[in-house]
Amino acid sequence: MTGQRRALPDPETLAGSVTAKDRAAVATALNLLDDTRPEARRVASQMLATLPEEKLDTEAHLIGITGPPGVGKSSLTAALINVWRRQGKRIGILAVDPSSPLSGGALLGDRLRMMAGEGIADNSVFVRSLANRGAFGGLSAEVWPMSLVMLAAFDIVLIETVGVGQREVDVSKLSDTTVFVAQPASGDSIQFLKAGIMEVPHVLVVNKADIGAAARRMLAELRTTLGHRIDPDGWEIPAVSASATKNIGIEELAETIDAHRQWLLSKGRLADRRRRFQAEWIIRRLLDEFGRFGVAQLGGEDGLFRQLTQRAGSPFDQFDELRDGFLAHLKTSPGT
Ligand SMILES: Nc1nc2c(ncn2[C@@H]2O[C@H](COP(=O)(O)OP(=O)(O)OP(=O)(O)O)[C@@H](O)[C@H]2O)c(=O)[nH]1
Ligand SMILES: [Mg+2]
Repeated sequence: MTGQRRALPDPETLAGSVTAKDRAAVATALNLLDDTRPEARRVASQMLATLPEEKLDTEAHLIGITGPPGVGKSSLTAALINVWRRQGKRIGILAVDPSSPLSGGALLGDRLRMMAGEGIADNSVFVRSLANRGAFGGLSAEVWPMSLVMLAAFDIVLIETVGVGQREVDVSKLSDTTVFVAQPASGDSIQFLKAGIMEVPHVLVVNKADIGAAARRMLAELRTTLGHRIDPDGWEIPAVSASATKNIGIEELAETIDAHRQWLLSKGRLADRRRRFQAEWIIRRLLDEFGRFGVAQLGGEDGLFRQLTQRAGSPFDQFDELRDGFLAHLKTSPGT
């Protein structure tokens, strides 16, 4: 990448410009997080540490939208963007999984370009595509720090990932609110829910309501399956229906998504969720780098989790501190 040769930005200036909602600065910061040179990592770490954490935790909403290929995730996102724009919100999109040619789905970027053609999209929407690099059960490791940057600059940050059943893992842990989009006339999501295979989302939406009976049946069945199911935080999971292409039920969907955020805030759970995800992210990276042995030396997964969820801080800083500690430990005890 030619960006690798560019001079590195000043971390504090960059963090300031990101927080001031400067789009070019957001793009620079995201490129910086993609830069694997050690000196770039150091700058990135300082930049992240300078972002106003308090603001990220109280003002911005990180939403994950997931579901099987071709179910209408990108179409729903485009429809939701219209609602949010009317509310004066600024939106950042991370499209993690490029559409599969098989699903008939279009890249979200394409869909937004279509909207631009219709005069809909403008610069209140920022889109960043990410290649699916395979680590982290489909989500690239940079998604978490990238989300932090985008949360500093936008009111809503939305991540679209393809997910089916057990392979759809990380977006539901990473996001404040996970929206699962179900396909009418497909029993899969219901089976996954019943069997407890699927990570329970915060909001279920049956898309393509315009096709009629099959969508209504699906919604009724989902509601029966869910009953008054509550998630581990105590939130009762709603199921709604929508049609992205006919623009039906989109405002209600936006309200339902926002209701979950309000609920997390009112229970003081939002910052908790983020701390938890950050801790898991760091532990995953330590496991990748040092394996179970290394993580055991550092106090084990549970111990690390407890330790990490008690502190705030830049994810890279926390990771580097633990890694340096581990390397120092290896040096002083060569027998292990
Ligand atoms: N009838 C109907 N078709 C829809 C609706 N929403 C999306 N579609 C169609 O379904 C197809 C897939 O839509 P996308 O929004 O690209 O789906 P996706 O889930 O993002 O697809 P991938 O990213 O490939 O997984 C397109 O042909 C859409 O036009 C809807 O509400 N009703
Ligand atoms: Mg898509």
